[in-house]
Formats: sequence, C-alpha cells, structure tokens
Amino acid sequence: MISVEYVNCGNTTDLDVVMLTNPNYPNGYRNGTVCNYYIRKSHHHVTQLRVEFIYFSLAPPTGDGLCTRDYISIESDSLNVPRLCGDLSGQHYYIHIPHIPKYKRFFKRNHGKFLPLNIKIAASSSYAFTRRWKIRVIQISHRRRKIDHFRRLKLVHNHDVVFRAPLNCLQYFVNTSGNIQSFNYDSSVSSQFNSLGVVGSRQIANLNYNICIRQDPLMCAIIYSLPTTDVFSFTLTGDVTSVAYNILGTSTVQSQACTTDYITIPGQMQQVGGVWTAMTSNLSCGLGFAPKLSNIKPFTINVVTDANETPDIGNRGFFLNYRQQFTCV
Ligand SMILES: [Ca+2]
Ligand SMILES: [Ca+2]
Repeated sequence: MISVEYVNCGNTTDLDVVMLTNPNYPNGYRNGTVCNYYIRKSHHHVTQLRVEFIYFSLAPPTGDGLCTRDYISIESDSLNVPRLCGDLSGQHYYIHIPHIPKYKRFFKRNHGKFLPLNIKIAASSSYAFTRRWKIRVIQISHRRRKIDHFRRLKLVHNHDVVFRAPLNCLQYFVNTSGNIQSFNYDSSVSSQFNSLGVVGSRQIANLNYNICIRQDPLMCAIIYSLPTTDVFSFTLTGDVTSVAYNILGTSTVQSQACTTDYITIPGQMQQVGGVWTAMTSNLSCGLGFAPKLSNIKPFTINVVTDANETPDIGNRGFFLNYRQQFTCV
C-alpha cells in the first residue's frame, strides 16, 4: 500500500505523487481565498506533471464561459495550461515542463530541482458557493528511472511508462475505449446568464488544446460517438432551447461550418448508407454529432472555443465515447 502525501495551501512539495486538497478538507468551504501549491521536480528527469481532478468543484464560469470568479491556473511562466473553473471532477490535464536554459541553470543551483511551479486556485469571496477539491499530481520522467532510487514509491516506474503523454497533448487517454469530455461538462444547464441576458453556457471560453488517445498497437482506427442517454452531449454552438429533444444530438443539427466553438478530428468519416465516407471538413460544431471514424494516427482531437458564448444559448460542451477498432477503413 502506498501512502500519498496530502499537501495544504501554501506548501511546497517535491514528491512523486501528492494530493492537493481544499482548506477545511474533507469538508467543503464557502469562503474566498487564494491557494498556492508549489511543486518542485522530484527528479531532474521529470518533464511532465499529470494533474488528476479526483473531484473538483469551483464556482461556474459566467454564462459567457469566463472563469472570472473562481479558477485554477498555472502561474509559472508560459506553460500553456488554460485557466479553468466550474466542475472538473474526473478530468485531468498535463503540464509539460520545457527544457530551456533558464531551467538548466536553475537545476545546477538547486541540485537538479526546478523553480517551484505554482498551481494556484482562487475563489471569489463575493460569490456564495461551496468549493471542494482533491487533486492528484503525478510527476512523470522522460526516461526510465532506476527503481531502486524510488523504493518507497515503486509505482513511479509505471507512471513514467504508462502516463507519459506526447508533446502538445493537454489531455491523454491510455485505454482502448472510454469517454472524453469538455471541461465543466454536465448535462444540466448552466445557472448563469450570458451577456445577452439569456441562458448561458457551461463551455469555457478561450480554449485551444489537444486531447490525445494512445493507439493500442493492435488497433488501427478510432470511432467517436455520443452516449444515447444524454441529448445534450454535443452542444457546441447554437440555441439548445430552439431544438426539439428528439433532434438534439443527431446529424440533423450537426455542422461542419464552424467558426467559434468546434472540435477537429483529422480525416474524419461518417456513415452514409452504412458505408464510412470521407467528409469535406474535419470540423464539428452545432448541436449534434453522428458517429465519426478516423484512421489518422496519432489519435487526436483539437478543441477550440472563442472568447464568448453569444449568440449561443444553453450549450453544455461535449461528452464523446471513443472506441478503437482493429481494422482501418
Ligand atoms: Ca458555444
Ligand atoms: Ca463560444
């Protein structure tokens, strides 16, 4: 049994696996505060942090998708991790730590450890909300570490091999099937209004990132589809309230003419008369999504949102099931 260190606000850690928790944990708390956690490399070969939101609930984004009240951000240099808020339970992201001379100099001065990376969680005192979070941070090395150096945490070896994400992947999924969701996804409607004073969105604005899925060596293609139990599982652009429930999620209301919020699946195909057929565009937006297949490796989805949620109404984001299959098309 491996014991995992719990780290509180304001503290610094250099352990391979730690748990970051909210003040007043395991209870929630309603006050505003700024929590800083400072992460140092556990080993000079560490080049990634996998940040797993075991549960995470901050105040929601505004109805226009802005994390202006509460947010989690990475404050250390330009590590290209977006500011997020709302409900991130079950989600994860990676922080890729660049090899730049500045850090190299710092390694020498600090015995191989780097400048503390600052994970900041800010909660607004002016918005009444019960915040809770429990976040696991796993340090991942770019090369295999000698296991005898890490007797107290033998899983480190596996973390390095299993969870090491390709560059430019904010999220990385290692199973042959599973689901991927936009940040703050839920089928329930946003409690917020957007700047036009109508029902707001759960989507977070100003994003541009990649979701990567590890190709199983036996697999050749990947299929993405919506769960049948959730009509809101692909609502990226448009007015959700104007479409009948039995139409939401279907190809009738999907779109490839995307300019604001959309996903990109390289080489995507869709079934036409039971045959997978190439599409004229790799973009998907709108309020529906027929199953898509891609043969293009590595398996990647790019996610883009623009700066607001007007004129969109009641968007949730996306919840996609994915499944790798043996044969390419
Ligand atoms: Ca939208
Ligand atoms: Ca938008």
